[in-house]
Amino acid sequence: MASTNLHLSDAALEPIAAKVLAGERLTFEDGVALYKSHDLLAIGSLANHVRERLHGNATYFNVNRHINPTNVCVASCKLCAFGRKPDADGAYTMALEEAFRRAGEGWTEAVTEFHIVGGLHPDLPFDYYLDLLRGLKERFPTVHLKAFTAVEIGYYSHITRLSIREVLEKMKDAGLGSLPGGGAEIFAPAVRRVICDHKIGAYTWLKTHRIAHELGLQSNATMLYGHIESAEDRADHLLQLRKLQDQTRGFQTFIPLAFHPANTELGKLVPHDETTGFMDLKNVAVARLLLDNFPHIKAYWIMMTPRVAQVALRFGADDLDGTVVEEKIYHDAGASTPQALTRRDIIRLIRDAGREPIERDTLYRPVTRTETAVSVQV
Ligand code: V47
Repeated sequence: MASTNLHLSDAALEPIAAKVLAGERLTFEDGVALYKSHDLLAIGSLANHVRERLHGNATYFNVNRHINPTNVCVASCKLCAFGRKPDADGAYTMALEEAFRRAGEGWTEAVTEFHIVGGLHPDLPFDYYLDLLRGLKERFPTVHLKAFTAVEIGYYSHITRLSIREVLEKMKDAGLGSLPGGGAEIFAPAVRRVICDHKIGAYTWLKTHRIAHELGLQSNATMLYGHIESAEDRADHLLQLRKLQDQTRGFQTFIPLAFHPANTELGKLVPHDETTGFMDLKNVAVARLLLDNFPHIKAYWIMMTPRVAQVALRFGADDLDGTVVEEKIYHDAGASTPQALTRRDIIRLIRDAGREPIERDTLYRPVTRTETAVSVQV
């Protein structure tokens, strides 16, 4: 994109555009100005410029399956529609054999990743989670286990009195491959107190990811937007992630997550509408511009619908996540998106946006498939 082709209708974006085109780092104030601007096409163009500088037309996706072993949770986060108290209607906990069976069922395409997250169960011992990892590795040795948010790791440290490092070491020995990005929400303490006051704070979330990176585990990061947070809170959240990434380089992907209010306490406390397409695209684009040291920005189609996620591929995103198969966290909160897309559906969305689909494994290595085999190029 030549700088002369960029039409700005918001003059506040001029110095920011100049920095982006010169490859300079943006500040907190720049982030706030971007969030407050309505010049979505200019912001999207700038983000697309950065996205194409990093990845050209390449657009990544994977073939994955979500596994949520339990929804029983000692926390009562107001943002969440997934967690249940042990005796509540709809509470479930999978026996290990059930989790292994679910992992293998219902899909003809060979998955390369299990994405495993669940509630903070009051009674399950730490060994349950280690046995889950070991059992999945034994049965599906080629599948990468992206499992347990920093919140869950912090909880296991609490119930075992082991340090976060010791918990992560034991999990890595049992087969853990990387950490998903959940539980970050918004780092600002005043917002956290309202939306998820039972969760670890920003300090422990960031510390857990730092230790994971030190142990050689890659991880992702998320931000939940569209509730009571301000533009300043969002810019602060992204810059705290950028600072850690400067030090460790262990983050792979950032995923902006739109708040879904249905069936949540937060939705009742402060009446909320769902986020709009405009807001979703802006959050993808601003993340691409502020997180200059994150390799990938994911447009999570489950959260923003396949239609908006597809458009996001021209607003800074280079990844669509995966086939997913069975999603609970967003669907319990009223998401109307499908529970799964096929490889074919995802490839079509990407091609239709004029991008080149690349099936990846969790660590972004290209995956090649033949009629009978799946292999990863290392
Ligand atoms: O941490 C919970 C969010 C997250 C609601 O790492 C909600 O590749 C909206 O982190 N409305 C879990 N959001 C999902 C997640 C994720 C998703 C896809 C890919 C990856 C990855 C990670 O979902 C939670 C929380 O921020 N969440 N409840 C709700 N009502």
